[in-house]
Amino acid sequence: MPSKLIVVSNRIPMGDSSSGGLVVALHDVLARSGGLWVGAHPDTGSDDGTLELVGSEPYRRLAFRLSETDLKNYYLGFSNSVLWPLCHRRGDLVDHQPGFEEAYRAVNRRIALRIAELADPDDLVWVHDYHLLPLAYELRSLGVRNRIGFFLHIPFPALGDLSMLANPEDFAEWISHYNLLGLQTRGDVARCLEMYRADPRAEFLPSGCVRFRDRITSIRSFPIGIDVEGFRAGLLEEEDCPFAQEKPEALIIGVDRLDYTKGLLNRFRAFGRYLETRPEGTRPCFLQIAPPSREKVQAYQDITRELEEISGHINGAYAEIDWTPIRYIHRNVERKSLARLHNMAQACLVTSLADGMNLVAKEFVAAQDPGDPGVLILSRFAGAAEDMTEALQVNPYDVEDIAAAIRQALAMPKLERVARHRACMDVVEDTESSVWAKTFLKVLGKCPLSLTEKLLTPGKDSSGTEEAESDAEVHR
Ligand code: ADQ
Repeated sequence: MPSKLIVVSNRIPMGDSSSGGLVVALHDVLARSGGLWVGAHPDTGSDDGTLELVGSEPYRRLAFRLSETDLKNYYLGFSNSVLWPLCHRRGDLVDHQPGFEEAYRAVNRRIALRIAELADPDDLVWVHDYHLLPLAYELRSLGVRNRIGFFLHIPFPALGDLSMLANPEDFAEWISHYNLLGLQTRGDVARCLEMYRADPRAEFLPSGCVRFRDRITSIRSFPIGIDVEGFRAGLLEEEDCPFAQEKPEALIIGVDRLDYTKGLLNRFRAFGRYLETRPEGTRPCFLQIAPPSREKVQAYQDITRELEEISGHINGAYAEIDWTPIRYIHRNVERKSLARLHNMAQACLVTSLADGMNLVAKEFVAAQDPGDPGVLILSRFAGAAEDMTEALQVNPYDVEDIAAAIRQALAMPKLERVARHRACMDVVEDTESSVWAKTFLKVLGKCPLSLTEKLLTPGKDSSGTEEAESDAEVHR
């Protein structure tokens, strides 16, 4: 029987129109292989041990239910109040509460039980993101020997920050049960290797793979991208100008989930600073779209309030009857409208304090007219900055630096804008989401199995180890 792909993520796509690059990228391969996507149902409920079929073909989507307590302790708790701030260098926001880690482990164990029942021996299992780090560990303990890959969408934590976990040594252990660890950037790979270098249980193979106890993990960067054509299609669909009555003379755009990692406070302050020093008589508009996210977590409530205060303060100081300098939209916007808005903007502000990649940066570039493009202002701490070196890179902690970049972007000659955009667009095209998914799966498909077989099959001799080691060298 040909192998199928099993994708596991915390959220399951429900087939609505808001599909991002990940869903689009995996659509074809899931449909072709008769694969399935397993994830949490958006509605909480009691877990009866079964998986519910959600959405419609061409591939199966199977959902498990999280209880209200799971949501609190596993999702909002360990995942988003411990791992998320820790990986984004916000140790000050890490909130250890009794029961968080136990719930995280228990939910992963329950999901592993479902996957173990579904997986045929040759299937590839692809696990996504920090909610599910211990999933392979749990699958291995159930005897699952399949190739299992993991992609971390957020930054790999710095070695020092891992000490904020109650059991920091678990992190390296969890990862070692994956055959392939995919990270966003070369910087993330370097941080991951630094963790293993400091761990006496780990050994570096000549291939560059890491042997941890009896297992070998290949660690590589796979910079994620967007579905370029799908996103650009939004430009053709909508005819009306989103600014029905009043089109701003210079539009600067920001689009983010409302999250403290996105550097929104300094972005607003920087726009305020730019207004103070702008050329006389100009009336630029900064449009920030920031739908709410994780509203039950205190740190998210705090940033929401602070942002409202700053935007109110700046508008209070500068607005005129027919000019609102900051338009702050605290809700979702349809993807096709997003493409149009990006296309109309002269500049886009991405000022993340830390970010795995940042797809908004790539969406802005993709939506531009190559003959007269806008300018991307990009935090040097976003993963996207590693390759998009021709964006105007800024230090998001430095308000003056961001304000100066706004000034430079709005005054930039067309020739320079075209050249910078071309270079950024090359990166967007090279990392297109379908290529990203295919590359990851191709590498995963070649990862050695022999070590896990040796570990799980009683009586198997040690020759499997050497075979795996030499196989591992093939894909570095
Ligand atoms: P996010 O932190 O969610 O993703 P990002 O990469 O910017 O950050 O992706 C957000 C997506 O949501 C984009 O496609 C964007 O267009 C969309 N979006 C944001 N605001 C929206 C709005 N108001 N209305 C509609 N759509 C909106 C995590 C990591 C990132 C990593 C991605 C993918 O934190 O670093 O790039 O995963 O791996």
